[in-house]
Amino acid sequence: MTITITAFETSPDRGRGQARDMRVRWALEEVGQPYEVRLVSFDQMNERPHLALQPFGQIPTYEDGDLVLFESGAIVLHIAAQHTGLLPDDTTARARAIGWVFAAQTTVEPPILEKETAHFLERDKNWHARRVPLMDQRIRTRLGQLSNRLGDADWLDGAFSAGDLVMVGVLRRLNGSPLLAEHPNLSAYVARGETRPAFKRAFEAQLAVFRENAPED
Ligand code: GTB
Repeated sequence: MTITITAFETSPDRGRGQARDMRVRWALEEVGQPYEVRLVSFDQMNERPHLALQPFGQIPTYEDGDLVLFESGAIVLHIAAQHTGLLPDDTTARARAIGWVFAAQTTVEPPILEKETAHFLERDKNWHARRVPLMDQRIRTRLGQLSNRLGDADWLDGAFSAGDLVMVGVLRRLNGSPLLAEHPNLSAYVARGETRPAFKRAFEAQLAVFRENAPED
């Protein structure tokens, strides 16, 4: 059975691999699982066939035979549960690694997302500039806490896991931001993730889509 995921036909990030299909692609590459990609336009994402897979009109989705999944974290965890390499065998270590997936998506990502959303949707408002330092501070708080926990370790809890994959995916949204650079151990952590061969394959695959479909400048 072929696994099929969905991704943006034309990603607004211009090939930087910021959309969440990257996390799914990366997980599939880590476990050596081939997959196909169905590209969807913004219009298609809100049409019936896609909404039947993803009720919120978003990417990514994951199809494998009768199984249809949405939510990138759930997809990564499903892949990790089915193959070796992304979750420890030991039950307690496995539970902690799963905990880091949730921490990445529900504790660290929201303030980052809040700032991005404000930039895209509210930057013309007269109060936007005054909100930026508040949003930066919320991100700083989480990064400081994460940096303290990571310390000088390579990964969050022993060997590389799905928790690191999703956390690096979240922190990559800050690539180029001084907020990330304030924590050299977090910058190095992201770089360590991006150096993994599986990450590179996933990144190249999504970049190829951008190169093929990029609108003419
Ligand atoms: N909780 C869901 C999950 O984890 O799967 C969230 C999925 C989601 O946010 N999908 C986004 C989407 O489909 C793409 S990844 N958005 C369209 C919509 O909601 O209408 C988020 C994203 C998009 C673009 C950039 N970028 O251009 O830098 C970065 C991240």
